[in-house]
Amino acid sequence: GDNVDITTVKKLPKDFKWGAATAAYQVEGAWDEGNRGESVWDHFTHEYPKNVESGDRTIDYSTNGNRACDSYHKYEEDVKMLKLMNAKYYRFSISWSRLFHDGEAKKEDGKWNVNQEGEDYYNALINTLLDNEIIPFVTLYHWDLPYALHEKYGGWLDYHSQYDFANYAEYCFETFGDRVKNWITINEPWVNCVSGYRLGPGKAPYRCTGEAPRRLANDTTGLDLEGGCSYEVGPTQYTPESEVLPANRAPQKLEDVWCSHNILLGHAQAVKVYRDKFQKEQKGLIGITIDGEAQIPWVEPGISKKEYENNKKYANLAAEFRIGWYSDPPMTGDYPASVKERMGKDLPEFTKEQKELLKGSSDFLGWNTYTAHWAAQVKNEDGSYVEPPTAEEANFDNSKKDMWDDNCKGRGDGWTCIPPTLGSQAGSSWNTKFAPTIRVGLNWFNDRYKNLIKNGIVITENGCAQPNYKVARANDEVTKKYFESIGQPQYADTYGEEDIEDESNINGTILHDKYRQDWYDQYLKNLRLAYAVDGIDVRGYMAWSLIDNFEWENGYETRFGMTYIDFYKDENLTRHPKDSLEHLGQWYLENVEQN
Ligand code: GBH
Repeated sequence: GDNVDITTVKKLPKDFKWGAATAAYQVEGAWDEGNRGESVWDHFTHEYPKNVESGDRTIDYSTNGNRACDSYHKYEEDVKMLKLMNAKYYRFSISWSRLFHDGEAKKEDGKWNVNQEGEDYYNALINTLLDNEIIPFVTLYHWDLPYALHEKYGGWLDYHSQYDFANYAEYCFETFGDRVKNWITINEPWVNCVSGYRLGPGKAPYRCTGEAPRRLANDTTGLDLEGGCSYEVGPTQYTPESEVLPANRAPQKLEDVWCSHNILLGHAQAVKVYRDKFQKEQKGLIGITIDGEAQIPWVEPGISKKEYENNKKYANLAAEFRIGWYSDPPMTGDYPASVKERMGKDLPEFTKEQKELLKGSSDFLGWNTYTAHWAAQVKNEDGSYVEPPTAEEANFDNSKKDMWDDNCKGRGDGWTCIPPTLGSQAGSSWNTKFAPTIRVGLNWFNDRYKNLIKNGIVITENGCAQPNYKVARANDEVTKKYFESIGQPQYADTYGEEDIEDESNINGTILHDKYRQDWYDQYLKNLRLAYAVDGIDVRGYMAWSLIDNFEWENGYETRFGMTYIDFYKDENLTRHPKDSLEHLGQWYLENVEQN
């Protein structure tokens, strides 16, 4: 349990990387200024505005990142907010198409074909941060693929993407690497690929995997790329006239699988460039950031030891499928054995050279953590277990596969087949507060990779959208029992009538974000315990997010920020600090060694 008096365990070390995070498309705006090229997010939000939630569709920037927080012009205001939380680091991302209009970075006669305004902007941001004693932590790719590369070869669906990404990365190392010593290659490959190429209009390019097997154009890979679907048409099951989202997600499609494969290789190629040409001199660190919910073995009152043990086994399989798929390659050089088994011939193989390139390619492991899922083996109605299909069966016996996939949230996400989220409901459908996830996950990585993680784990995102107490869902009974069973009843959020009646809990949530402060307290306590009690090498924490911003398909109404912006009525986009900002500033002073 964690009923430890936190003040009695050791503090986080002085050099702990403490800060907050944002991403280019979510905050920069200025989408067509300074000769910036379009990213897939510009293109697809413009083409399909109804895919994005909006509080006011009469405002044309309400469904895209055209203006967002206008951090392109107002970054100095953002830096002021960072100071309020005592941030030592700022995690932001670079917009690839702001620098390279068509995505292709080339150096000729010692000169890059870069868009100078873009370079000037990032130089100004980096220098302003350093002037304020804030260290830049830079993500090279946070989902905003240059649209030209999508047009040209289907973006991440194509093998060539890894080289275009590495060329762009090389430019960034060469240009900014004298001052940037912390690099993240890719943010959340799972979300980019699964939500962008499989689940329909969630993330750009809004692919929802049509039916026709195809071979990619210009395929020089020699690998068997059949089984994916065409990218030319954008969404295949969605038309702008209809607001209906695709109801039937086809069970097993491969675009997301190939996107994942290529994006992991892109990560490895960029790291190779850094190590071959820059790292020795610049002395920075480079790694990947993955996402993924810790998988908690399902418990219910009176559960037998045997069944609980079985659920533990399945929780680990679920974690390998959901997280290990992405974290194993950069650590061990290959996909987990259980993923290979489950996917069979649908999973591409890394060549020997690629495995070598991938192995150990992340100096540190970046992990974005928010929520946890229950996991258990699927059961029939009579209580007997359903065996997962073998790879053979998954390929040839559709009925078995479909049945499994139906049970598994309709998307065959491995093994987690119980209503997935646990914890109280925050302000976004999937965003539930289950603070032990951070400690469980850190331990899972530590057990799995031990000394393969050379420079520790960095929590590169964690946070919540503040719920309105009227809609916040308290912990359900099972979750409450779970917290009791692990001796941590204090995590069981309860919302009573008084919360709902108290107007200040409803209207006051804008700046007085009590739920969020509580969220950070709970998660950070688990982080410190993981460090001090479990001995996990956790080196940093970046809160998501510094400011309210364009929350992708959820638009501007879902607010993850510690800074409030009135996006529709305030032309100046004034930054209003919420209570959580200074609350975290205080947390830093009390929990991290000073001086
Ligand atoms: C981060 O990802 C992003 O990096 C950031 O840009 C974004 O603004 C922030 O979160 C807040 O959304 O449907 O139950 O299978 C979030 C991580 C992981 C959240 C996958 C949604 C789907 C869970 N995401 N998750 S589920």
